[in-house]
Amino acid sequence: KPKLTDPVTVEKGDPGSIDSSKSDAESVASRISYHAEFTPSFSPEGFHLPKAYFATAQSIRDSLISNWNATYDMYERMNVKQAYYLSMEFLQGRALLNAIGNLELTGAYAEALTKLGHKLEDVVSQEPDAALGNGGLGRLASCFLDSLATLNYPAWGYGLRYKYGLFKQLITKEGQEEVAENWLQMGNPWEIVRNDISYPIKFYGKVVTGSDGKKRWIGGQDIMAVANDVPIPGYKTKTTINLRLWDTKVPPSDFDLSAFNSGDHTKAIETQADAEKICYVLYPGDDSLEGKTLRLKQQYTLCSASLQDIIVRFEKRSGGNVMWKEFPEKVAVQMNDTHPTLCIPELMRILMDLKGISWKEAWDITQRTVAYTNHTVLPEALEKWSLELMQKLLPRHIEIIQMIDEELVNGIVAEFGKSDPELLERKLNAMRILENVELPSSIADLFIKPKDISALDTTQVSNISEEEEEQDTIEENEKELDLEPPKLVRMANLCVVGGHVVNGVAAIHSEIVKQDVFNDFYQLWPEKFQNKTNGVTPRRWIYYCNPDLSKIITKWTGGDDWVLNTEKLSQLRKFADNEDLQREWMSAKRTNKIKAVSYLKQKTGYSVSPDAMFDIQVKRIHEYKRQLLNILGIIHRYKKIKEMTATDRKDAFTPRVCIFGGKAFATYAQAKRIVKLITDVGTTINHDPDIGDLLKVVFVPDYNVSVAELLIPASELSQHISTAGMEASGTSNMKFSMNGCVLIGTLDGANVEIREEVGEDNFFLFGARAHEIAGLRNERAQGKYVADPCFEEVKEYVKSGVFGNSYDELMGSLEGDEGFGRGDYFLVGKDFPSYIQCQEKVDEAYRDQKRWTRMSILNTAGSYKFSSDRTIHEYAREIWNIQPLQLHNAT
Ligand code: T68
Repeated sequence: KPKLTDPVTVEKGDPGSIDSSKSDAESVASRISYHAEFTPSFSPEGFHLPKAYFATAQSIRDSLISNWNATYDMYERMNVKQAYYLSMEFLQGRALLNAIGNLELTGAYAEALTKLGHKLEDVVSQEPDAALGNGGLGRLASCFLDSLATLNYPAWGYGLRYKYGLFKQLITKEGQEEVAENWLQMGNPWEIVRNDISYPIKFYGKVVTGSDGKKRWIGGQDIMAVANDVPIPGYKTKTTINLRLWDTKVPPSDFDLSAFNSGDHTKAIETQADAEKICYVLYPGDDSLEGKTLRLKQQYTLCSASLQDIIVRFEKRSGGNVMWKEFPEKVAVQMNDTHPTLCIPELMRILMDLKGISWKEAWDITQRTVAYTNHTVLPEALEKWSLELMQKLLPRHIEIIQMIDEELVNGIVAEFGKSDPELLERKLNAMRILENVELPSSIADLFIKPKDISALDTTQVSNISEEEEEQDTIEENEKELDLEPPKLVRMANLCVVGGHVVNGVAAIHSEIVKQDVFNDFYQLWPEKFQNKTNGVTPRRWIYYCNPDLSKIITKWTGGDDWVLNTEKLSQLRKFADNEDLQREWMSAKRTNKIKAVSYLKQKTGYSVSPDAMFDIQVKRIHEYKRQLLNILGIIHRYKKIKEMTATDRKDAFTPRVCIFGGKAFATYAQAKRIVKLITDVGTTINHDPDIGDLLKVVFVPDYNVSVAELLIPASELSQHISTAGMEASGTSNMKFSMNGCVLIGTLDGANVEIREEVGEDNFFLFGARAHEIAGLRNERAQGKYVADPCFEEVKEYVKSGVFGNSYDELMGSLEGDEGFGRGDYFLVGKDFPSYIQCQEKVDEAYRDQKRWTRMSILNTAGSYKFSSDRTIHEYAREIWNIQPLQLHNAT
């Protein structure tokens, strides 16, 4: 690799050459040279790769800016309805190749860079991933932006500009280690700082009522949110939309010069640091009160700055004639999970306190404007904030939330009446926004607790059982010790109440949302609930990351229009058995596998054979995603191989390279134990001379978007094996299927729909079904579970210390409830036998390469539904009510 001091030089840039309308290689080279000289991020000498990356990015940025400006002007002129996607996460990955490709300049750029002494692929790999997200939810937001721009929808993304993205993962002998990801270290050529677009954000302080009866929020801490714009180019269109990321600063007047001059330097910069730290890291640890406060400040900053910005735009576009009730006809706000829930009370606050609108009208506007996407059914992931903390940090918002809760309570009482207090109490408990907060006394009096009865009616005391008495004593003691249950704000309930649509992200998940998670709300407002099955952008996830396969698809479907119309992929079905296509298909896969082989060698030191099946599980490490089931299956395979003779082994097992990747949240101990077990198993198996190429286990460190772009095209089998009912959708399953990879999975999330589209014969299905899970857990708890002998053997094997001695806690979690026992909550043991059997079927299918290639082709052919273009059309039509608007005369 060239070093920073490599003596590659370029001719001097010509300021006259930056006209971005010319797209021949000569003009492109000239623009790159110009940027190398005139917008320096580096010293003048040399044209090393990092500098080449910067100059190239800056040259393409010029085109993006002029398209961005033209798109914005058009929205201003036409005053169309715009959708705003608010998300705490955007997992953008790299931008350069995508931007060059979308502007159809790949050939010109490749040639220009060759002239300048570099290869395009080396230049693009200089770019650090923008990892402002942690998993599926953040990547979905980025795929949506790509589709919105490509389909010419007037829409923007709003997020935060974290200085440090998701941590960089190191894999050491101890397992996972986290270090800061300083992605902005070398500067970011894609962002445009808008120093003229900033808004005040307030925290703490108090609420006062003016003589006019109006509420005012005063005092407290004031900071500024400053806009940083990232242009998002559509594919083969001039439309370039915006991802506006907020950065936090102190207001210019807040620097305490006198403190600084009198020598108290720390005090002088304290307020500055306090404001800036809000955007330091994605997911600051929130075990401490400080951590929780910071996270809430992040959420509020995103909501407040974005809404102020949206409102300023609305007012400007209304000219002198602002009609607030028309706001929802110009603005749609989508809340990506509950993290931007504060949009609801913030919009109410701005409308009522600053614009003088009545509660009733403000509530109507708010409800018609916002909508909420749910991404998880795990109860622990449904956000609840401490009422006390919110009261301190956002006193006015809590007043508004209390009002919304009160109106909700009145609505529930009106709906269900007071005649059945038990039913009413159940409804209120399930639906209220505030948890453990007293009801208004007129309603609270309806619910008389057993212990209250004793005070009222002594004749009934004898009916109270010993258990109940004990419970009462515990409750009384808790009261004495001031251990009252914490008062909480349930953000998901606020979203359901405050938004006009609630959507799940796959068919099965949306059913669970209706029938289980928000069932009481569903019964009350069935029309609010929708499904929007996720999708991924075919540009990044086939066209750019898998050029060899793309060429084949273009050839066999008769053109490259499948990149925009993925329905065309289904035309591959009729050629699934065609020998020529099969040969080309296998050859492309092999090329991709060979690329992955050298990457794996470089990152892990392990050499793996491209002849073996590439079996991959890459995703966040979580118990419900069951990487543990995968690795225990591998251990079972290893044991069986060892028990056989050398010849029997070869006949019984298909050679496999088992690849894992993914980050465990820094404080999630059990997930980190799983990472450690995988790497320890790899160390043992990969060095076992009996095994050779029959089995390899590799953990790829620091999994991110760019690593996914390399591994997914190389994979043949991929694992989506969550406990049924727990994975809302999954999106990597879609990417794998598009790239001709066969899936092994449970009937969970989008697997259900993928299997429908690609055909049952082309999907390896195993495991318990979602509706069986609760019953199975119950049976287990009652000791009715019959352990599978193979599973017990594998557990004992791990416990015996073959892979190290630190696995009692991990293995214990798969057992009853004594010691480390957690009753195998994720049902790894229950699904183990069917998983092993299914893997045997995979081995058999792979031995017949013609059959396997057919399955692979049918996966790509059946994946057309999972383009985010389809998903975005559905959001646009069924939630946002926005229309495409296209610029002509493309640059
Ligand atoms: C994922 N959720 C779902 N959450 O797990 C996945 N959560 O099934 C789905 O495909 C994807 O969303 C897109 O819909 C997440 O990624 C988070 O990252 C998250 C972050 C903070 C708090 C809770």
